[in-house]
This record gives sequence, C-alpha cells and structure tokens, in this order.
Amino acid sequence: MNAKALKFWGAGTARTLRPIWMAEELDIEYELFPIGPRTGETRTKEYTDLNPKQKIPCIQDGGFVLSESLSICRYLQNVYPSDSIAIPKTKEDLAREDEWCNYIYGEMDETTLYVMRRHYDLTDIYGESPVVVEACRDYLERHLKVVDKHLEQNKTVLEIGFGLADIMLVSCLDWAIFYNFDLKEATKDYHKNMIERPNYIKAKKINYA
Ligand SMILES: N[C@@H](CCC(=O)N[C@@H](CS)C(=O)NCC(=O)O)C(=O)O
Repeated sequence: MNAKALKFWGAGTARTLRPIWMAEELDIEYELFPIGPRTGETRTKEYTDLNPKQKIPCIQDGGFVLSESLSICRYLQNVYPSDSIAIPKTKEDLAREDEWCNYIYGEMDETTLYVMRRHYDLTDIYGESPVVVEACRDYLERHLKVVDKHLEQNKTVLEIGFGLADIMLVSCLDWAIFYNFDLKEATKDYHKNMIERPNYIKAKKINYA
C-alpha cells in the first residue's frame, strides 16, 4: 500500500501527538488535517461520515479508516515497521507491550488525566468537581510511583527498546507535567531522555503548530 495514501486527522492534544510521533519515528509520509476538538470540525458531516465518534485522532489508509490513538499507533508500527521502533516479536514481549499500553492508557490517560481535564478544564461541558480532580490527582500519584520504580531499572518501558509503550507513557507524562505533577527522579531522567528524541521534537512542532 502506498504510504502517501495515509491521511491523519487531528492535532493539538496528547492523543493526537501519539500517531504523529509514531509516524515520524517510522519515517512514513502522511497528510495531516489538523482539526481540533470542540472547534466544530469533528462535527461536520464529512468528518462524521469518516468517524462517527466525532473524535480525534483518526486516520485513513487507502480505504481503511481507524480511530483510537493506541490502535492507530499499533497499526502503523505493524504495517510500516522500521528499525527505529522496537516491535515485539515473541508472545511474551507482545503481551508485555499490551500490558503496559493498557495500563498507561487505562489508568493514566482515560481514568485520570482525561477525567481531570473534564472536571478542571472543560467545566462548562462536564461540570466543576474539585473532589473528583483531587481524587484523580491522588490516584495518578500512586501509579506514578509504580512507573518510577520500573524506570529505576529500565531506560525504556520494554526491555526490547524504545517503542509504542514509550510513546504512550511520554504523552501521559507531558500531560501530567502540564497539570503540575512532580515527577520522581527516575521518571524525570526518563522523560528528559525521551523528549530529546528528534522525532518527538518534530512531532510536537507538527502537533502544536
Ligand atoms: N480514546 C480516544 C480518545 C479520543 C478523544 O477523546 N479525543 C478528544 C481530543 S483529545 C476529542 O476528540 N474530543 C472532541 C470531543 O469530545 O468533542 C483516543 O485515544 O484516541
């Protein structure tokens, strides 16, 4: 399949950074339509026909349409593999990647950072709730400890090297820093190391242009 047929929708959020960063690491060409959330751009008929969830990110590869940041990144690494991304080859490595990605997405992104976003930033839509925001803060602190312990022994999330789980984790750490979480030592070193990657720097420029 021709890589130039790849089209990406969505820019400006931690979720949209993920596929852009993955694509830059894999060195694949894509056309970006940098539509934003709550701008009305996800609600047009044209976009709704493409992604009825009215959410970003979403990609189209020829006739194949896919949403969900994690699924998109996984698809890209499987369809356009490159040596710059460590792709699990064994069942155990695959399961470990799956475990970390589900943990990061489920516990850090969806049930904590995004809930904070709803009841802290997007209060006009979802309502203000200091109790919920505080509970999320405590909850994420607990999981940041788990992550830090792991990073004390590891330079990348998986032993096999830099890959999908790192893209997921760094995007959540960026978000946590934005919400004034203090990262612990090993996590700080890890994050500093990751954000020096040229493709992260490039992806950030594209995502937040
Ligand atoms: N689980 C989805 C979440 C997608 C999502 O909620 N995207 C937000 C922006 S970060 C969005 O499109 N919001 C628009 C809206 O809710 O109207 C993913 O990881 O891709």
